[in-house]
Amino acid sequence: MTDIPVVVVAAALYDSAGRLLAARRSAPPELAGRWELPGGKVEPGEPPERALVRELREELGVAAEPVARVPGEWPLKPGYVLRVWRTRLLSGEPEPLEDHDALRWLEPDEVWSVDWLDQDVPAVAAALEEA
Ligand code: DCM
Repeated sequence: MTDIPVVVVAAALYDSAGRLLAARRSAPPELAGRWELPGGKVEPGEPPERALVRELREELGVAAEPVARVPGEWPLKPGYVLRVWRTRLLSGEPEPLEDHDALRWLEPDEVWSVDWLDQDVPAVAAALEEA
């Protein structure tokens, strides 16, 4: 297996009060209803941090700034890997514009109260360790 995996970038997006954003997927059917760190695929030749900023603008309508990469990389479906950045909200109030049907700002003691996608669980745990 020599194929280079597609990188999916996602944000551990925090507001000024230190709450973490969770987004509920509306598609595809096997993932719908589960919660994730918002993000998406890096396009060929695109720097990953730029892809993250683009995805957050497209999906949530906000301006955000990646602050630090969360160490680690998590396998998704075959050929895809997930990387996460701690990200600061710069402006805008997130809205579920694309791919999501609900958003929640989670207080630190609420982080495990949503049904995260299986593959996002270790990524969320790693993001919290870095907090
Ligand atoms: N994905 C994931 N966890 C995330 C973001 C995305 O498991 N936090 C997965 C879902 C899709 C793929 O990555 O299989 C591409 O995401 P999208 O459809 O949002 O571009």
